[in-house]
Amino acid sequence: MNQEAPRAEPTGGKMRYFLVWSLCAFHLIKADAIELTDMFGEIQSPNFPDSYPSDSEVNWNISVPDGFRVKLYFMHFDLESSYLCEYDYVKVESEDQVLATFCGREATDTEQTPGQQSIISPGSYMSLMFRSDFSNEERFTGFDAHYTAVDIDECLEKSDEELACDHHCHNYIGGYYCSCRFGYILHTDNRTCKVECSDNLFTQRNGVINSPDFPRSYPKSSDCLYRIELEEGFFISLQFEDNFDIEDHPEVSCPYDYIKIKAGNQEFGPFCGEKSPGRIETRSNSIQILFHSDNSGENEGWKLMYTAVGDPCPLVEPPINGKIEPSQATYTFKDQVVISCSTGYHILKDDVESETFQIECMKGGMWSNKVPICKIADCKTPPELDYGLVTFSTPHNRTTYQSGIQYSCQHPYYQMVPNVTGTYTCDAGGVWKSPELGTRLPSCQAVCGKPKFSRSLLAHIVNGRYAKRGISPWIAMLHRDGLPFCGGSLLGNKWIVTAAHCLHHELDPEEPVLRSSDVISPSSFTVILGKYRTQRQDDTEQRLQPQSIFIHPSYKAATLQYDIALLELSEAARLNDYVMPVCFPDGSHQEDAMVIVSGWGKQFLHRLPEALVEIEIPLTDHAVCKEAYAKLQKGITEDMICAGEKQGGKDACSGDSGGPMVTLGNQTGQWQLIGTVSWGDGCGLNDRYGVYSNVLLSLPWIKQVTGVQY
Ligand code: 4AZ
Repeated sequence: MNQEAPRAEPTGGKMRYFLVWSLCAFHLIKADAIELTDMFGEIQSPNFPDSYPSDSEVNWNISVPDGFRVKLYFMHFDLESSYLCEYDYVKVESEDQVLATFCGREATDTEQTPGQQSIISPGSYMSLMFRSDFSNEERFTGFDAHYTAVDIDECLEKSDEELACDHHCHNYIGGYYCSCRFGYILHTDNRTCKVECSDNLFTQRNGVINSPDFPRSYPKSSDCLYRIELEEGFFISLQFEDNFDIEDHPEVSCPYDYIKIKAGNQEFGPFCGEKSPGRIETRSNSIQILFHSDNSGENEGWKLMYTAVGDPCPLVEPPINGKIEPSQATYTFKDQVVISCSTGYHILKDDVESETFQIECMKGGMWSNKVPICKIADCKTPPELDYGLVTFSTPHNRTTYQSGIQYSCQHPYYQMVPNVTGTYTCDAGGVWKSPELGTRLPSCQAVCGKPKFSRSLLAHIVNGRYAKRGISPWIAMLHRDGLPFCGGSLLGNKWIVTAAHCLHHELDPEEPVLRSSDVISPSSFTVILGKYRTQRQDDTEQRLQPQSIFIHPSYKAATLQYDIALLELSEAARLNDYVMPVCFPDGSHQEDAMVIVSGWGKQFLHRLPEALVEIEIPLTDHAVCKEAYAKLQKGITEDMICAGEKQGGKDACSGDSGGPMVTLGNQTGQWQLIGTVSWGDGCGLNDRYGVYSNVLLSLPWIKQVTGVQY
């Protein structure tokens, strides 16, 4: 059929059949459409491949599952051609739009044939309508088409300029799903990615908070809550950065995304757009920052710094002689200052002393405590030195920091041991310190063996002469019942060294072993120092009571080995020109040295002398002495020293026992105790020698018992 023909007679032949067509059409429209729900199928015009009947209408509804589209392809198409496909046609529609209307055999300006092209439905539904008018004179064969369900790749398709998924899109046959980048979670819309950001608590005094991923686009569909909770007394200030970008709307105030700040019963915001809120003083210690984003938009977000300030406290003045750290122009809540004192001073607070003191600026602008005072270190009254003296080198006997003192000993009877200056200064810690001894104190020890009165004035002693007063100031008289019974020597200021045999009763000659019950009582006799006259009182004498008796542990009463003992006096002697101790032997004397022996012992004819007598005799060679006494079957042991002249004459005698045998140390110039009078065969006999206990041998024991050191 010629295309022009129907237009030349638009109504003629067509009108003739109109009623029939319309009746038929009425009948056909009423007919149900053919429902096709398979994933593919074939659709043919009635009677295909024979010519289709006239006046027919057939409808097909193709439905495929969601996520699929219908793709239609015509294998064959042969319909009557007419202007704008008025007569016979195939119309392809989706739910609400005509996708195509085809007719004819070939496409022209006004009619379309499907040709090679496929038609794809926008959704999962497509309908097809075939219409033929009242004539098919040229026996057009109609059409043969196939449809298939084809998958939609939602990930590649955009609608409303929005991607199917916020982050990652995954297509599968018949559908798609979305997933989110690490740190994000899929919103319930299954499309946008939100973040979990409702649990942010800040408790530090300052910090930085920003929208998630700032300055990259913040997540969609998120509600972020940031809480800043500080101690009461702080006020939080917020400072938003200028770089601020939250989705906004030109007319409505922040309808999509916004940031809001709640501070107590105040609320700041909502803020959105590109203008930074700048600085916000919340005047609260606990605030909430809410940030809401909807499911669309790409904006950078926001960033803020928060700081906390509190009420200022009044300025504090450092105490006199003290300082405050850190030193600031202002102090606010929670600021702490440490108060410390200059060297030599320390904090005094509530009667308690310390090196530092801390105070804190509290809520309401009050300091936790008053500034304490700095008190100067005080070394207090220096300890006293026995036989010594303290003199203050600073006025008013000051004992505070940097004061000085000077120790000295009672000169010339005591000297400082060790030999130091005795200068002490009060240090910053309140302690007296010397450059030589630190905090240790020196002691004042008695000066030994240095009598004020010199022996050289005496020509020399022949046969024993009265000694000069004060020439032997260490000699002690052991006195009982108005009579002297032994001698002794002063060591230090409260010890007497004497002979052991002076201090016990006579022993049983059958069994001469000393028991403690044999030792005489210390209260049964007296020690007299500063003594000169034998039986008359001296102005210089000091009567002292012995307190304890110590017999040498190796003493043998039968042989008089280690015939040496110590007496402890109940009180110290007062040292003066007539009372002073003798020195210990230093072992430097020569074997034949001259020694001086003194005592109130018997004279010839068994008379007591008027006053103290002394003799000067040489030490005897040990072997000579030993031999002299061997004849008498008396042992001279190592602990004994002998002295006297071969021809006799000058000798100690009864009553001299325990008394001193001294010699002048040629190195020291001090008198030292070599021996104590012990025994002998008679007195002053020819080829007999006086026997003395060797003090050098007992020295370790003496030092240990007495503790005396010079
Ligand atoms: C005595 O009986 C005594 N000639 C002391 C010394 C001497 C003799 C006897 C030495 O205490």
